[in-house]
Order: sequence, then structure tokens, then C-alpha cells
Amino acid sequence: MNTSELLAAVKARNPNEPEFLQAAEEVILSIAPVIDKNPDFARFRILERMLEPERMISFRVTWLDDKGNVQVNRGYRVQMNSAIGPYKGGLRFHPSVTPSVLKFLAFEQVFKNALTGIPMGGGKGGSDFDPKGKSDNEVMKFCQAFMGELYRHIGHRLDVPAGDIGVGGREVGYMFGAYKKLQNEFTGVLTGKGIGWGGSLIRTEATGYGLIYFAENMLQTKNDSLKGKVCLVSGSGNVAQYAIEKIIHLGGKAVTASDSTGYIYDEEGFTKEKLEFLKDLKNNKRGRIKEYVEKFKSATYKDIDGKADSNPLWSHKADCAFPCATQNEVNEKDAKHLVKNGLKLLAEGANMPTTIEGINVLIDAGVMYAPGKASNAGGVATSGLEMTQNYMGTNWSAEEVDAKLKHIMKNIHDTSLAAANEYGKAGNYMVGANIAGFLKVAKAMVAQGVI
Ligand code: NDP
Ligand code: 2IT
Repeated sequence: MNTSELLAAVKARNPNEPEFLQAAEEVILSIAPVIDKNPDFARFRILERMLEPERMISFRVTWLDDKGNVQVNRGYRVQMNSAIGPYKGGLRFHPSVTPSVLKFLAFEQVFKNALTGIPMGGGKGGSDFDPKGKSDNEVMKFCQAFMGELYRHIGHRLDVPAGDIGVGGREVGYMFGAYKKLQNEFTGVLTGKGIGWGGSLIRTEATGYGLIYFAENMLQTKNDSLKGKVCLVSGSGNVAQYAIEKIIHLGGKAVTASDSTGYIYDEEGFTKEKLEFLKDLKNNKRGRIKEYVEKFKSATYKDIDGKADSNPLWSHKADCAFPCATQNEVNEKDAKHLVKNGLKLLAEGANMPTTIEGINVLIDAGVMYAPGKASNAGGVATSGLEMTQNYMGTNWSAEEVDAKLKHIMKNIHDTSLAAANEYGKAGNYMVGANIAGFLKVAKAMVAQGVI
């Protein structure tokens, strides 16, 4: 099958799955020269097999809300690929969760996890449950009902879920408690656990910190750094918060943050004090980003209309952009605004936040562009370090974990650049990350035979 035949076959086989097809197309186009060079990969139909989940579980989740009403949600786990290790990847609780969204996330996770150098396969799961506006009790009831089915399909050597949108420390705690009770064993079956019961220091910070380490590595290739750079950040959850924190540490200026209703622009930039306010607002009070401008008068707030043809957050002048909210939040028009304003670098904290058209605009304009599967891999890499600590029955210090994280991000950066170079696409981190991730998994699949 040549590339266009494969693309057509994947489209025909996965109708109504736009997100999955978007992620698949990007990879298929990047990998074509690798397949041409390695006839075994075509003969063993490696890419076709990677595009098919090894197993996909879908289940009903029934629970009682605070008023005593019965609620019904859908739960899923996509076990995409286990060639190089147990399935590994987060759980997303958001009303927009569909099989297409989870398949795209699981597919990207396979490449991302391979890039970390830690033996982890790829998976993803979640539910259309919306934690927003729910009481703690309702979130606990839902998590227990969700784990009431999921526990049969996971295990510390089989499939190790973690957090993603709508799933943070609170949800991981409730799910871990439910798993432990049902399975009657204490193992590292989830990552992102609390410190003191198997969690790793720096896991909370890891995705945001790793993203900014990666960006710093990119800038260093041009003898540049984040110091003094004006940065646009979207989102205000786990990834955005720690991206902003590391931007501050490295002397950059983060001027925006957002949630699904709007964004703030603070010309003076985030300080430690402002960031603490944001963390408390989002993590403890579970409030809206709008409240930031009531406290800090240097900032302005604007609604974001999800249906508009561009997002005003990306129309501000900046050197660097870090989308850290969700998929397809930077489209072609947004990318053009960024380029017109002199953007130097865009590194993805979220998974697939830039559309294919948006990526093309950035790359054609010479903007340094890092795909999420490389630049946000610090989260899952540190989950891998959490698994290792759990297997060993030990805890590493924050300094040790942070040093390992930095080292892993540098490795991913260098490996992606080297692969891009080797295939005649110098400086193209997207093609490089796809090729390097693919090669590792593909070689394992060839070695393990037709299964
Ligand atoms: P959180 O739930 O902590 O935060 C998500 C943020 O994005 C919130 O500010 C949320 O706003 C906003 N958001 C969510 N959905 C939408 C939407 N449809 N439109 C606009 N804004 C939205 O999630 P994380 O920070 O963990 O995840 C953010 C991104 O990073 C995701 O793409 C995730 O897959 C990716 N990622 C996460 C990793 C992790 O370790 N957590 C690792 C690697 C990638 P609101 O408060 O209104 O919902
Ligand atoms: O998208 C991701 O890499 C995550 N949500 C983190 C997954 C993990 O297993 O830590």
C-alpha cells in the first residue's frame, strides 16, 4: 500500500473520527520515507497495525448524584500498543470525550512514550463525565463507579492510567482508593498519586516544566534563551500553571492564561504571587479565570467564543507561544496572526493543539515548532519515573527527579532533531519526533512477530 492508498483506507475504516484521522494523517505523511527505506515495515504492515488499537474497552458508568438521581455516563480505555511496555497514558473526564478523541490521544501516546526512552506502551481513556460544578462527593461517586469496571482491565504491569483534562490529584486519589479496595492489593496501578502514598515528587510540575525545558533546548540551537521572551500561554490547568512557573524561573514573561470561557492578558506578566493566586483559584476554589482581573488591575479579560474563526489570545504580540488547553485551539488564522507578530517558537503543551493547516503556516514561516508528542512528554516520562520508584519501593528527591526530567527532555529534543536531519528534514521537529518514535516501536513489533 502506498501513502495515499493507506490514507484512503484509514479514512474508510474510521468514518466519523476526525481527530483520530488528523493525528493519523500527520504521522502517515511523516513516516512514508522510513517505510520506503525499510521493506520489512511494509511487509509486516507495521503502520497499519499501529493504527488499530490492540484492544478498546467501552463501558457504562452508573452513579447517584447528591439529589439521589441516577446518572449515566460512558467510560472507555483504548489500549493502543504494548510492543515496548505496558499500556500507559492518561484519563480524560470532559463532555467532549468520544472514541475518536481517545483514539487520537492513544495513538500519539504510543510515539510520545517511545520518545521518553522509558519502556512504556501507549493507551488513553476517560469519560464524557463533566467534573465542573459537581460536588466532591459526586466526583468521588463517579470515580468509584468508573473504577468499578476499569479495574478488571488495568494493572501495574498491564496498563497504568494517570491524569489528563479533568483528572488531577483528587480524581487519581478516589480512583486509586477504589482500585485498591476492589483488587485487594497496593500497587502502582495509577501515576500522579499523592506524595506519601506512592506518588513521585515533580510529577505535578513535570508536563509544564518539561515543555519549557524543551523550548529552552530549541532556543539554544540558535544561541538564544527564554530570558526576556514574551510568552503566550493558553489554559490554566495543570500544564499551563507549571509552564508559567518555569517561564518565570527562566526569566521569561508569560502574559496570558485562559479557560474554556475566556482569557486574561496581563501586560506586566505573571509573577510568583499572581501564579499562586491562579493555582488557588483553579485548583482549590475551582473558579473561573475571569476572577483574575478583579484581583490584578494590570490585566484585562475577554470571552472566547469557541465557534469563532480565530482565538483572540493568539493575536497578541509575542516571541513564544505555548498552547496548553486542548486539541485544535490554534488554527490557520491564529497561526497567521502569530507569524505576523513575529513569533519565533511554538511548543505544544496540549495534545494536538495546532491544526494541520496551522502547523504548515508556522513551518513555512520558519517558526520553530515542537509537536506535543515531543514537547509535552515530560509528564508521562515522570509517570514512568513514578512507576520505577514504585517497582523499586523507593522515593527519589525532587532534585533527582527534576534532573532526570531535564535529561529526558534534552534527549527527546536531540533524538527528534537527529531523525529529522537523517531524513532530509533538518529542523523539522514534527517529522523527527514521528520518525524516532515510530522506529523504536516498529523494530519491537517486527521482532515480536505477527501478533
Ligand atoms: P486540566 O484539566 O488541568 O486543564 C485544562 C485547561 O484547558 C483548563 O484551563 C480548561 O478550561 C481548558 N480547556 C479544557 N478543554 C477545553 C476546551 N474544549 N476549550 C477550551 N479550553 C479548554 O488539564 P491539563 O492541564 O492536564 O491538560 C491540558 C492539555 O495538556 C490537554 O491537551 C492534555 O491532553 C495535555 N497534557 C496533559 C498532561 C498532564 O500530565 N496533565 C501531559 C501531556 C499533555 P476549563 O477550566 O474551563 O475547563
Ligand atoms: O497526554 C499525556 O501524556 C498525559 N496526560 C500524561 C499521561 C501519563 O501517563 O502520565
